[in-house]
Amino acid sequence: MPDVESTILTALSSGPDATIPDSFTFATTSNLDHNSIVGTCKSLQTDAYVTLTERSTQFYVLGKEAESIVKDGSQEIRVLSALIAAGTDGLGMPELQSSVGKDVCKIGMGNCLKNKWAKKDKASGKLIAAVTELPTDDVKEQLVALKSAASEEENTKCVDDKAAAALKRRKLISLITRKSYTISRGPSYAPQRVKKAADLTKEMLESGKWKDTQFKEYNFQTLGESVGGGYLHPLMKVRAEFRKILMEMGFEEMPTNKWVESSFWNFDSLFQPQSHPARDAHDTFFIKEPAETVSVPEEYYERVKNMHEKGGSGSIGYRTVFERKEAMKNLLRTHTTAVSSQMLYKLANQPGGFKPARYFSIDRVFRNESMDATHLCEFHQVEGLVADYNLSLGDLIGTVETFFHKIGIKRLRFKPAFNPYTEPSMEVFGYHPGLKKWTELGNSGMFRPEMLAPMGLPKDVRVIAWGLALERPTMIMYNINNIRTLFGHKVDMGMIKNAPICRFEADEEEEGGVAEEAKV
Ligand code: FB9
Repeated sequence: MPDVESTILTALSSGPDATIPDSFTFATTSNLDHNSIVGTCKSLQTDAYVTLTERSTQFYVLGKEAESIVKDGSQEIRVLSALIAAGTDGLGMPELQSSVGKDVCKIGMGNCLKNKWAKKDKASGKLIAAVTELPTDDVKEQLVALKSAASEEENTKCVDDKAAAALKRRKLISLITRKSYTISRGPSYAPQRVKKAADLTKEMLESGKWKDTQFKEYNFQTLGESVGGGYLHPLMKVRAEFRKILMEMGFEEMPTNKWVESSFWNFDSLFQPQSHPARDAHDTFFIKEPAETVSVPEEYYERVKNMHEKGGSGSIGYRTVFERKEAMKNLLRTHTTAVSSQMLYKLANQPGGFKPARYFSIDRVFRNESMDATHLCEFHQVEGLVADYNLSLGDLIGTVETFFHKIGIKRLRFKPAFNPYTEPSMEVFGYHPGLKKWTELGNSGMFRPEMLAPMGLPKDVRVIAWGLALERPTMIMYNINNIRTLFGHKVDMGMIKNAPICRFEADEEEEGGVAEEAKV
C-alpha cells in the first residue's frame, strides 16, 4: 500500500499549479482509501503543504429492484409481453402472477393500466393487452444509462429531471451527494514533508539543533486542553451563596456533620409530643443498629420529661407518660432543628452563662416520604435562629425579610401556621419575579418556652427561627423541574460540569420592602 502522504505530495510535484481535481477519483485511481486521503490532506493542510477546496458530487445509484429491471426489464414490460403472448383472452391474475411473479405482477399491472398498455375486462376480470407491439422499455434504458455512465457528472445528465423524478418516486434510484476535495499546493508545499517541531526542547538548545529546525507556528486559536478538576453540585453552589448571605447577616454555622440523632434531641427537646405522627416510622427513618443513643444529659432529660408530662413555665404540658425508651431511639434527623436544640442547650449551659447568638445550619435531613417529581426522602434544610433577650415576632419577620431580600425575593407574605416547637408560627410566601408567582418559601416561628425553659435559658430570652430548603431555589435558579434531574444516581454529570455560577442579585435600591398582608 503506497504511503498516502508521499502519493499526494508527488501528485502535486508536477508544477506550481498542479492540482488533484477530486480526492475521491484520486483515491480510486491510486487505489487508496478516500478517508485516509482526506485525513492526510487535513494534516498536510495544517502545515500549509496543501490547500483543500471542498467539492460535492451528486449522482444517482440504482437500488436492488432497479438492478433486477436492468437484468430482466421493467415490471410493466414483462407483464405486457405476457399479456401480448396471451392474446385477446388476456390473463387472469393467478396465471399472470405465476408467469411473472407476484411482485412484478402487482407493479407491472399497475403501470400497464396507467400507461394504457392494457385494460381490465370487467366481465372476466382478466387483464388484456391494449397494444400488440411491445413498446421500448424506457425505464430499463434509463437505468442502464445511469448504471453505465462514464462519470458521476455524466450520470446526472443522462436522464432528464422528469424521468429521474419518476425513477426516484418508484424508489428505483437515489441521489447520492459525495463530499470530496480539490487538492492543490499550499504555501509551504514540498514534495517531502519536514516534520515541524512543536516544542523547543532542552536537547535542541544544548545541541544547537534548534537553529535548523522548522518549528510549527503557534496556533493561538486552539482551545487549551479542558482542565479537569472538581465541580460544585448546583445545590452546593446555592449552599455556598446562602452561607455567604447568612454570614454577612452575622450568623455562625452550626456543626451538622452528624446525620444520626436521638429522638430526644430531634423531637423531645423541641417539646414535640411522643405521640406526634411524625414520630412514627412512616415519616421517620429509625436506626436498627445501634437502635438506641448512648446517653442524654440526665438532669436536662428529667426537666424535658417533666415539661412533657406536667408542663411548667406557664404551660400545662401534654400530661402523657414520657417514655425513656422512645426518647433514646436513634434516627436519621428529620430536620436540622435537632442541631439547633443542642446548640441552644450548650448556649444556656456554657461557662459564663447565656450570651445572645445567631446560628444557621444547611445540611441534609431525612423524611420517609413518598417520592415524586419534587420530593425525595431527603433534602437540604436551611435554618437560621436568633437567640436574644425580648425578641419579638417583628424581629423574626424582619430577619426573614432581610434573608429573602438578599436572594432576590422582595415581596413576602407571612401566613399563620403550626409547628409543634414554635408558637406563633408562620409560613413564608414570596413573590418570585422570575416565576411571576407567589411561591411557598418556608416556615418560621418563636421556639416555645416549653422548649427553652428546660434548657435553662434565662426567662426573657426568646429564640426566633426560620427554615427552608435548598432544593427549590436551586431548581428555580437552574431551571430544573424534576428533582431527579438535580439529585440522585440519575443525575447527568454534564449538567453539574456546565452548571453556571450561582449569584443572587440583591439590587440595593429596593432594600426594605414591607411585609404584605398575607393574602395567600
Ligand atoms: O424551600 C422552600 N421553598 C423555597 C425556598 C426558597 C426559594 O427561593 C427562590 C429562589 C428564590 C423558593 C422556594 N420550601 C421549604 C417550601 C416548599 O418548597 C415546601 O413544599 C417544601 N419544604 C420542605 C419541607 O417539606 C416537607 C421546603 C422544606 C422546608 C420547610 C420548612 C422548614 C424547612 C424546610 C422549616 C422550618 C422551621 C420552622 C420554624 C423554626 C425552625 C425551622
